[in-house]
Amino acid sequence: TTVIPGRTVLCKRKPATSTFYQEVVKGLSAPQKYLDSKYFYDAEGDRLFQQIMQCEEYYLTGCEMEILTSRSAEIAAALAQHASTFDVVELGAGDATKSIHLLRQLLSNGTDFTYFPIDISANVIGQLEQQLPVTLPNLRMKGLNGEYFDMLQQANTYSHKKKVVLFMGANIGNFNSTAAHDFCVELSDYLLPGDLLLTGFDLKKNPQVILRAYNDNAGITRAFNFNLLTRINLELGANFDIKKFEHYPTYDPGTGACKSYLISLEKQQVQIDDVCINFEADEPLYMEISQKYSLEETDQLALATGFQPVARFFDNKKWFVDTLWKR
Ligand code: AVJ
Repeated sequence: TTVIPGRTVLCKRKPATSTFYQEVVKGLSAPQKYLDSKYFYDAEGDRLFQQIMQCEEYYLTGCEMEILTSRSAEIAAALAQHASTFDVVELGAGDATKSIHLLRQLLSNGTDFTYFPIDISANVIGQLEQQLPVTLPNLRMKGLNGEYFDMLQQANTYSHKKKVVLFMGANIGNFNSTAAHDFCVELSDYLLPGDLLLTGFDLKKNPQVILRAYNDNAGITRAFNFNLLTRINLELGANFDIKKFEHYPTYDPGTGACKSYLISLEKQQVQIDDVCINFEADEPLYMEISQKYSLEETDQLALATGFQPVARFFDNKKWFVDTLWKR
């Protein structure tokens, strides 16, 4: 065990065996270099993302929070209208600070359900299992730690009721259009006719507003991107020099693709284990997409992947939408 000030890291002898290592090397060996944004979320990444959600520029969290605090009664009514009994499964539950409002509403309506929060972070699920029963003593819950579809499968073995799946926080934005389509198709394979899906989409809006949300003044989003390089250094023994990269956030109002890159400031080599990666000066490393949607595009996505759009819930500015789809 190597202890680096502020961070404890287990340096594995054979990083070559981990999926993390394989995916990183694959992305950095591609003609257009990329890293998968799902790897942003180590302990430090979780902390930085919490800070992003507090940023004045990052409007998404506030908008969806407004939807959940002010429209939970309507959402619960819509769920009841479309499903008589159900269990609730949440993909990427995190700390459940938004969904808790809906859960509370369902409990106060006397809805009989079990809540299955799914998260890739064991840490997050552990905390949730400690905290939620304190806040909502009447809640029946079972936390599931793992990949979305594996855990959805598990939830299906615990529960034979109709499912209401929550996929909030605009997490779907981290897929490009093709990947979002494939994800919804696969999700629908794990569901049964009549199951419901509540998804959070960040909507297309003034491009400056969007770009600012991914380029905050305090530089937290920049740090969030750089943290993945640091994580690769710490966990995979790489030697990225983050001073030799620059954060480059972009938004294309035509396609709704908000992408962030790290740009290599000079010709350089980076060593990861026994692999050597060459960067040209000004070469981009693609870090993340946060796709923005129009309402029509959310409907098209539903219809193309075996769902029927049944309701929409907005914040007052209509910057964000939680869509309810029926399988
Ligand atoms: C957690 C995927 C919704 O894309 O807006 C925030 C992640 N990245 N700032 C997003 C993120 C940079 C966030 N999601």
